[in-house]
Amino acid sequence: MISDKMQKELNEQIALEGYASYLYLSMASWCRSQGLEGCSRFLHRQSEEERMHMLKIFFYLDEVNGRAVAPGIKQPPQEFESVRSLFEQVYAHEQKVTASINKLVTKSLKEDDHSTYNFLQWYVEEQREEESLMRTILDKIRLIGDGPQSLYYIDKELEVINAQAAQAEGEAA
Ligand code: OFO
Repeated sequence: MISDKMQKELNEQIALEGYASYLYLSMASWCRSQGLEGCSRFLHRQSEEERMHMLKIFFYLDEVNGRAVAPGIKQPPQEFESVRSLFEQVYAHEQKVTASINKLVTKSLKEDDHSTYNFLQWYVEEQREEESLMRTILDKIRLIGDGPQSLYYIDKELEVINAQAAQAEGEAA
């Protein structure tokens, strides 16, 4: 059995993960409109991952006899200044998600809710990996530069990162 407070906060996390999924989907579409196919494919994958993060909390709430709420769809931005600012926004969003997960972990400990604490450890690890990945991408963009001549190389890098992520997923499955 889960407390009402914890259920409410897990539902807020559902909304945050759902928004991340929509934000990355919107970003994928913008990248495609700029001819950045590699970036677009990478962001589509991230969008799917965030949807999975959202659903994981749904299933957890079901399991502990709680009630998961499907969040309203908040419109994400449609336009982005540059590929660099886009990935800066991805990184900022991931940091926000990490802060939110950390708060949930603290709350679960305060409530002696070891089941939720245990469940959240998966997210703690996931966020560490995602923040590290986004930092790597931003470092590469800084190294390559994001002028018109550099976009081709940035896109190729994202293609490689995406293929590595696909392979890692395949190996984990
Ligand atoms: Fe990376 O946001 Fe989900 O957990």
